Amino acid sequence: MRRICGPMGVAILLGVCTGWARADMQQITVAIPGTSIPSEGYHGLLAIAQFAPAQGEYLTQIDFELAIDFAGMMGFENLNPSLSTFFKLELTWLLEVDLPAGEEREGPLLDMSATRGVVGLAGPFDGAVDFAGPSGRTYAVAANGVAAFATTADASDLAAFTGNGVVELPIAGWFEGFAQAQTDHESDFWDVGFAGELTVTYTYVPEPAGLALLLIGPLLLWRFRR
Ligand SMILES: [Ca+2]
Repeated sequence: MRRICGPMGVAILLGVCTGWARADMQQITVAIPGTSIPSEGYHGLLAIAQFAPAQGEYLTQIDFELAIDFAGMMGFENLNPSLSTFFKLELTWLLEVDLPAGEEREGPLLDMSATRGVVGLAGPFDGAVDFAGPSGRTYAVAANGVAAFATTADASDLAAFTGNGVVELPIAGWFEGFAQAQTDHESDFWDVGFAGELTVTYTYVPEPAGLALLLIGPLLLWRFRR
């Protein structure tokens, strides 16, 4: 301890002053492959590699960016044999990513939604529930590039993402399909999914700033007490 006082004390102090500006970043992108959402909802896990600190490094902040392309097919068939009808179809996608189980937080870490709708006219029932023909329609709908962002510097979050393993983030998706027709006698179908990626950015403080912060307090105390 004695040898690093004097000029070195000043050097460490300067290191602290400039160290914070030298925060480094590490970015991890996890691809989310095409996933269908059943009517009861989808539940999965996203495995994120933890930040593995070298000696003296520690996390100061984590940024999350979720980028999703939603896709779906929706169909309508008028089952009334004698009446044509105007109809409306509306699809809403919803997606959430949470912190690992056990982490307490109000609401999800990331959440997003998108809605697409169509209106149309269908003739009297053509005898086949195929969402085609004079009484049926099928539509492909999409909402691309939907994004959500989150940042945490919470100590328990930083601890959960530090180590040599992975953090598993629960991901949940569901949808709401809304169909309406004048005849009130219809059939509809929904085929819904999503794909995209989650990018996690670790901001961390490298040596010597990290260690210097721990050293500077006791060092100054020790020096002034002499
Ligand atoms: Ca038909």
